[in-house]
Amino acid sequence: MKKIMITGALGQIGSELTGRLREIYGVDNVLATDIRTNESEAAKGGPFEVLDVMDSKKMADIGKKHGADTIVHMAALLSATAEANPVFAWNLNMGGLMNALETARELKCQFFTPSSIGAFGPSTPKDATPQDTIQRPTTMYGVNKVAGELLADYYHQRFEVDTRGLRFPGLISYVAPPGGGTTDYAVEIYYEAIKNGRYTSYIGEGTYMDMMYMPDALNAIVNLMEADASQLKHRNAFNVTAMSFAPEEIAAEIKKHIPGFEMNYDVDPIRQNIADSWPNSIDSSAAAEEWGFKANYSLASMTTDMLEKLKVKIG
Ligand code: AKB
Repeated sequence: MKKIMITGALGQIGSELTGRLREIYGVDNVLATDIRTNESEAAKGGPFEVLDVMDSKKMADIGKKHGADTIVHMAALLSATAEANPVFAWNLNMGGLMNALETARELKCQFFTPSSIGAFGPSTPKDATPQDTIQRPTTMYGVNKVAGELLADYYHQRFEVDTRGLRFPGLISYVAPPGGGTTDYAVEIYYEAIKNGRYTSYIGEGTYMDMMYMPDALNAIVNLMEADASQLKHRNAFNVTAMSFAPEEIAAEIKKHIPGFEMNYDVDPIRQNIADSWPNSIDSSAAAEEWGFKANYSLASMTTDMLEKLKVKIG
């Protein structure tokens, strides 16, 4: 049985991943950590420690105490926040990752951390973006993600740490809200549709980005971590996606359920610039070939589920 330590466990992915890993591996085998604490299931439903990922000693001490053999490093600033605070973003995203990789090396842990479609830039092919291609991002977040992919490769080659990772698209979920991302509009729109019947999008019409529903993202993490290492050629940066849409397409899908739903636009130049520098849609065939990646939710089935679940939560 794995003994897992998660950083950033109260974030958008961590909040749900913690529960999923506890279901699979047992509550006591999954230690959640985060810089803050709250009343959520991730914090209260099993072992939890307050941890600032910049504190390398505490990270290693907690990992040892828990007997960790797996580290899932989720703590990071997302793209828009990183763009507003580039120095802090570099320090936290790279410093936290370095500390987590060092802990994994010292404790001989398997290691997972997410990369992102943000690891691509304007000179990357925009459609069906290949697994191996040009990566010259123009955002601090993108610079962090490319450096992180390389660092995780390095720890595998140099120290034989079993590092693995996914390039996530925008992730959509009704459980914990994202914070500071460029793709967050695709989550906010569902909340606003239910609360007010309208949404003002900060991303402009015709802007395509990859997206995925959280259950598919959680399956992808678990399946990659469980995959036979001998089948993996890429390890740290698998393109994964479920769908690609523009704001007007998600709005049209919501209208099928809420006919009076109204969409307006008030484009935020900073986040629009970030979105414009990212691919329209990426190719996830390497993930499918090497470890059987498959997404189950489409825009239509995700929208039905999101609206159903959110009506119960906030409706
Ligand atoms: C963001 O928008 O910053 C993230 C991402 C795509 O990595 N959701």
